[in-house]
Amino acid sequence: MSIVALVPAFNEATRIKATVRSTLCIPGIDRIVVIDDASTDDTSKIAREAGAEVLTLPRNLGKGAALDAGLAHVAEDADILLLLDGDLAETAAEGSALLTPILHGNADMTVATFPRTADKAGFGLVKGLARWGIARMGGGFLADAPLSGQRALSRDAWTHVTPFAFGYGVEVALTIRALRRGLRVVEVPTAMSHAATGRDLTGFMHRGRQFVHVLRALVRLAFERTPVSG
Ligand SMILES: Nc1nc2c(ncn2[C@@H]2O[C@H](COP(=O)(O)OP(=O)(O)OP(=O)(O)O)[C@@H](O)[C@H]2O)c(=O)[nH]1
Ligand SMILES: [Mg+2]
Repeated sequence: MSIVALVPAFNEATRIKATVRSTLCIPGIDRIVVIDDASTDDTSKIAREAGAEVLTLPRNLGKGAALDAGLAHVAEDADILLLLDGDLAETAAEGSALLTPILHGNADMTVATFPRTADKAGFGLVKGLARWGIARMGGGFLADAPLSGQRALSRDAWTHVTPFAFGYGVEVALTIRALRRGLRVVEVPTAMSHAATGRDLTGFMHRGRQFVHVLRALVRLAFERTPVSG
């Protein structure tokens, strides 16, 4: 049973070392692959020195494309896929809590929820859109953490819910496709935290981009053929 962690990271030089080290400490982890698509800082170098395999892509393609490149690299190997953001730092160690329900056969995809305070940087618009879309297209599922990128997926799950959606549309697409397939999606409370962008201009632009990506994913999913579950 091979467990492979994929870590998308764009300009995460300040946090990637702790993220990689802490991920490597998760019991059962066989590989960790950091995907850096054209960061302008030392993300790749630091990740490699910390012990990760690093895929460095020549230009920035967004989170979804970075994850697709990572998955293509590990697909043969990954019985369980663990997705962790590059900015989790030491809290990446809590990824172990995501693996337990998968290993015990109690979930097909787990999703980490964060403590309330780690999550309050924006005004909730993107999260609201994502939650609405998941409830609407995912049979009424009310996600506490619809945008959480911290997930574990069994092979059966990841083969059915990939390729990843564009940019920041990744998470809503994973959840909606999994629910449409009849897979068991289980949210797992954790004490993870990340480098959430604040209520300044950069944060506003970041969330604007996220909103557009989530909306784009929802529109595409609305036209995606729903497979018969089972
Ligand atoms: N490789 C790669 N990783 C990316 C890209 N965009 C974001 N990421 C990574 O994806 C993870 C989540 O992105 P963030 O920008 O932190 O987004 P977020 O945490 O959902 O949003 P905030 O709560 O506003 O911080 C981080 O590890 C990023 O480094 C990208 O274009 N390429
Ligand atoms: Mg973040």
